Amino acid sequence: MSDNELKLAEHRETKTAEEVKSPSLYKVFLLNDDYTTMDFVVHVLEEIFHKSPAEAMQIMLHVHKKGIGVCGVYTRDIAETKVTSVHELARERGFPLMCMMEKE
Ligand code: TYC
Repeated sequence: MSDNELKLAEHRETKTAEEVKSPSLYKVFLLNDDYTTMDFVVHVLEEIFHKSPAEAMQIMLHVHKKGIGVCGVYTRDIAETKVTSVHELARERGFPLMCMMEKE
């Protein structure tokens, strides 16, 4: 069903399964690398994922040690925008930082 059909369907009394379902959620991950600075990753977590300084530091260290970590869970459009924003900001600053999303 298209976005337009879903909007029209809001005015109907009887909803189909799709109309009452909550949207799918996506986990957004940061990946470790050897070149991006820890300060920049903390900055990304604060600015793009709205984490507190302490939480941003915890997530960054988790990714640094384990190789990957979750930054947040969002609907598809928001998750896609976060991934793009991370890549744009990282490339602007010359870092190879990688971000990805996966359906929950
Ligand atoms: N491993 C990087 C370093 O030692 C830091 C880093 C952490 C990079 C998390 C990416 O997603 C990342 N400078």
